[in-house]
Amino acid sequence: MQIDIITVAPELLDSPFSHSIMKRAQEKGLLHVRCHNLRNWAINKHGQVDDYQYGGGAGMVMMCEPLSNAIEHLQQTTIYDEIIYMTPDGETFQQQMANQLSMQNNLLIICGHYKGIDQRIRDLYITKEISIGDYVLSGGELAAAVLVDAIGRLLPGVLNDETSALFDSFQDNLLAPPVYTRPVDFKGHKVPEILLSGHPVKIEDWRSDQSMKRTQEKRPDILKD
Ligand code: 6GU
Repeated sequence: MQIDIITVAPELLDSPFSHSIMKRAQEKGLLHVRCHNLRNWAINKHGQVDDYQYGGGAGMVMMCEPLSNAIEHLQQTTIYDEIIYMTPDGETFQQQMANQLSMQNNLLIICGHYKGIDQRIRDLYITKEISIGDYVLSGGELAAAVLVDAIGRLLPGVLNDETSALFDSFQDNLLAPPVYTRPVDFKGHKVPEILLSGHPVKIEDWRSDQSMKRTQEKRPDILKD
């Protein structure tokens, strides 16, 4: 999968994709993330990409020309399945959307800043508007990093144990069960006996039971029936 990201702050996106699973996904050639500095398409040599909003009001708006030129430049070499705008007024990102997006080949992500981007860019180019939750970030970059991480780890071959994403929290509308590692006794708190029993069927039963209990306690809203 190829993911292109248009941003005014590419430095913000250096680290998130340079470690751990995202790094391995790229090294294995399963994921290609390319960040493009919107200032390369600035309207003047001062690097201007934003301007005051018509009608007055505080805050700058990202201008049409730089975004339009950047998008059309990238479209010359790539056909995008979705052109995504990261914005707090978009559809809330959930695991199901991550699953769907992970089945695409090429994504283009636009990170907004300031008051956002000119509405005409949204009308003309954007096919999907995504928010990562009901709070406001100072720019779309961190949200884009969240999106790419959630999608990237789902690509076939990225996770070591291919089955493990299947048992993530939210994949079946259940939270993941508690997990334990050594030591068996930590300050008097013991690992549940069943996990030491070596009885795979009983352990699976215990885990699904714990998933159900945990979901009922912490997130009754996601329990379907
Ligand atoms: Cl996608 N962008 C910004 N700026 N703030 C957000 C967001 C996105 N999602 C939640 N808050």
